[in-house]
Amino acid sequence: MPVALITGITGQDGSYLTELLLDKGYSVHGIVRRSSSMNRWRIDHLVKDENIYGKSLFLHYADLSDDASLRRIFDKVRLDEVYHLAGQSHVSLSFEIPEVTTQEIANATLKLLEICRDQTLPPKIYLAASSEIFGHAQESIQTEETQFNPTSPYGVCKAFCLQMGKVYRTGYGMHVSNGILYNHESPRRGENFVTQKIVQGAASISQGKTKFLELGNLEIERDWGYAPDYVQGMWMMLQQEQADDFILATGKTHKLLDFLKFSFENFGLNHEKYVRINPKFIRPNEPSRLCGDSTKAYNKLGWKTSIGFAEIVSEMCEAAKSSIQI
Ligand code: NDP
Ligand code: GDR
Repeated sequence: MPVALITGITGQDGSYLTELLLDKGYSVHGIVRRSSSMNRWRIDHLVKDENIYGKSLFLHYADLSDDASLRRIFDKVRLDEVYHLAGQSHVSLSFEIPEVTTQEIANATLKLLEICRDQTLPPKIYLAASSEIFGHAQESIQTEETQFNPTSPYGVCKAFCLQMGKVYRTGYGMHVSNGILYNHESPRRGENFVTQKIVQGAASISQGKTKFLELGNLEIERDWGYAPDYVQGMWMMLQQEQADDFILATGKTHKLLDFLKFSFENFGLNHEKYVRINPKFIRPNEPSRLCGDSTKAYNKLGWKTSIGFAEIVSEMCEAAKSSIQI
């Protein structure tokens, strides 16, 4: 039974990855941190399953800022694979809290790499890089060779991690792979990311609970994919003999305005009546058109996407409708 550690197990990607690894027969260890209210809803169904929790799924209290708590897990458990997903993941917030962002993304990743390096048999490592490393991209469709040009503290930190991952791979021969992932969404997306904010906003307006939704720049474009496909790609990367860096993306972009129209229509609403622009949601520095070329992942990993933009929006809207009914 392979043994994996997931940092960020309570997040969108961590929860899908846990399900995937459990299905594949892994023993999965996850890091959870203390908070004043429980926020483990994405993995609750697994934790409540007595055939899973304590048998093939184990949670450990730890924090990226607490070295001893992280090292203790490595002392207790012989890990084959580490998926490092935890950290401050909100680009806009990284302008408000750049120091925390740097500690949680850059410093914590370095710390984890060092802990892994100290192991007699270092585990294979997945690092969660991001399309934000390209920022004001030099090429309209980015590949693994495109130069970094991040436009946010978040993007700068992710570029640091990717490069540091390469240093540990080439310098120490460690199996460290960087996934350069473009936006990926699902019904488990956090509510302060724009897709979920729109879907939840439309659901709330359709119920008469709120009157309008405030957003920032509707002209931006993103390469939006489906989160369960992307965690499959993370696993595929760690099954390769050679560690490497891979872009996971759909290769197609859509305007935020299209996402908005389509979601509101799904609730029988005309978005023009309900959406207001609030400058507070406009970012100081937006990346240019981020669109990824995942040919390398397709050729080397056999990775491809399973559903497209319209299906992702529909699935998120349907999930919001059923949660309202409950
Ligand atoms: P989420 O924001 O949904 O989840 C983040 C996770 O990190 C949560 O489990 C959170 O725990 C945990 N975390 C944050 N800070 C700490 C800390 N100090 N100590 C321990 N745990 C912490 O992110 P996603 O699942 O969407 O993304 C996973 C990773 O992939 C992130 O690193 C993100 O930056 C990156 N990424 C995501 C993309 C996307 O489109 N989703 C695209 C490209 C990269 P808690 O629940 O307690 O807050
Ligand atoms: P992003 O996702 O910054 O790309 O980071 P987000 O959904 O937050 O923003 C996407 C785009 O929508 C515009 N936007 C708004 N965004 C938010 N959050 N709220 C609004 O009201 C709003 N109005 C317009 C933004 O300006 C932006 O252009 C996500 C995260 O998952 C990162 O962790 C990951 O690295 C990248 O995707 C790839």
